[in-house]
Amino acid sequence: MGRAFVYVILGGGVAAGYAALEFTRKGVSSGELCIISQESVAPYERPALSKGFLLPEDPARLPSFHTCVGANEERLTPKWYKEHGIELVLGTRVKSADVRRKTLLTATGETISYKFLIIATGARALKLEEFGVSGSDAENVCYLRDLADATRLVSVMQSSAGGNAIVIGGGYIGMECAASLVINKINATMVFPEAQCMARLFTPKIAGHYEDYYISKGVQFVKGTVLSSFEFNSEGKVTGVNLRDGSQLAADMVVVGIGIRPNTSLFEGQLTLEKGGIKVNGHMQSSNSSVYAVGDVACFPVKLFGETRRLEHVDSARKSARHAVAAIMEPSKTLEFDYLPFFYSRVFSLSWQFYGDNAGEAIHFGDFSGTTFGAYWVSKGHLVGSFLEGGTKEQYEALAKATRLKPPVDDLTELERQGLSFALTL
Ligand code: FAD
Ligand code: NAD
Ligand code: ISD
Repeated sequence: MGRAFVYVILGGGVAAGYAALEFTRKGVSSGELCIISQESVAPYERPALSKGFLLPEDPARLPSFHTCVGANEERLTPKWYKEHGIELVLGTRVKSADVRRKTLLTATGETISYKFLIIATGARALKLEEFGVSGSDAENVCYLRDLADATRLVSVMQSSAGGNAIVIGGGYIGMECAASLVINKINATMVFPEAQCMARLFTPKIAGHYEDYYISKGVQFVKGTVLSSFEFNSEGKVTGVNLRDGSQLAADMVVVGIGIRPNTSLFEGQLTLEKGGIKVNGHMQSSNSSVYAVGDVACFPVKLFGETRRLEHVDSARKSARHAVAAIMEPSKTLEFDYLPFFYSRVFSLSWQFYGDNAGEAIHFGDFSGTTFGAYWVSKGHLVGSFLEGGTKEQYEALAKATRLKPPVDDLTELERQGLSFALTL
């Protein structure tokens, strides 16, 4: 049993949705493109799962957040794919790939062949078991990667109303879920090994601001330690957590966000890997010229920094996907991907954006006891990164522009004094 397509997108997440829209803009014909996804729904904006989807009042539900609404573009419902002659093969896991023969084998036994393949398999959430803690399959322990996880998390929150949640991990999932738990009137305690939240990005000063804000909302922090084991009741539900520092915390539910691993396993030994992802060039093309990789799974050259990066953020998924399609459909017109890294988050009434690289020395500016503050990062005498909480559209645009320009900075004290106006007046 088999089918053949000119273009196949493997994975049906954010990058797949944005790639599909770009294919239609570049003139793909009916029947040429197929998307294969393990998920049972058409591509959607994953960021909604830790924000609008978890709200107690008027929560976001599909079809409202199908791609590509997150970038204010068309919303691609299943009807849209049908109307554009794009085959959606949903609820279907690809279990092996043969890049030499240009075929994919699905778990249902179908062989799907392609002329061009875009790998958009994203990543999976790391499990506590990978850190030596067992029992995370208990019914009140939640991870958050896809719609099924989010649906389960909502149900566990509903049955834990007024109770205690332990949030394991101080990264994006930990921060966004702790905020949602409190909004759902569940007491949240965050446990993480570092001395501060968001240690991969925030300076201690920035982290301190968010931690104080969270504490004002009732969130508690237990830092510098990790989970060592769970306590269970006779029904197998978690009732508490034991920490490596010897303390014990009662729990009605647990949310785990301890990082991800890119889904590369189908291609190990067939394509070149780097930094945990599939290595691609400036056209998002892998070591096999018919195979492209985009989104979380791709390790691509970031021209601005002169090195390769694997980014785990929605903006890079959207833009790398569009770029791969342009490179496939219009190779002679498509330049090398020239991407400015962009990350953001929204929690409670807070909202921040980050551009570039958090390398070198951080220079803070603004009012850290108020609503608008930020930081620049200066490396080798140039501005390389910028962060702003509570900015306006114009201010964020100015930061993005300034960071891309990488202007020289000779006087850090003067940069600190100028603060936002440095970017606004460049
Ligand atoms: P994904 O969107 O993860 O899609 C991968 C797809 O591939 C999935 O559908 C998966 O089921 C499928 N797949 C994998 N393996 C197979 C297989 N073998 N066969 C078939 N299908 C397969 N980033 C931000 O910048 N801002 C945010 O606010 C933000 N919020 C987030 C909130 C949550 C809860 C999560 C989990 C992530 C968030 N991110 C955010 C990160 C962002 O969503 C990801 O960077 C983005 O989804 C990556 O897109 P992708 O298409 O590469 O992977
Ligand atoms: P993360 O990498 O942001 O954070 C992982 C956290 O796990 C670390 O901060 C650390 O505190 C913790 N940790 C590591 N080892 C641990 C251990 N043994 N025990 C306890 N804690 C441990 O990853 P995440 O928060 O799981 O997010 C998953 C993915 O989703 C990431 O790719 C992230 O970029 C993405 N995401 C992004 C956003 C956003 O951009 N706004 C929002 C949600 C999710
Ligand atoms: O980028 C995003 C984001 O942060 C969301 O919550 O897309 C979604 C929504 O804007 C789409 O509903």
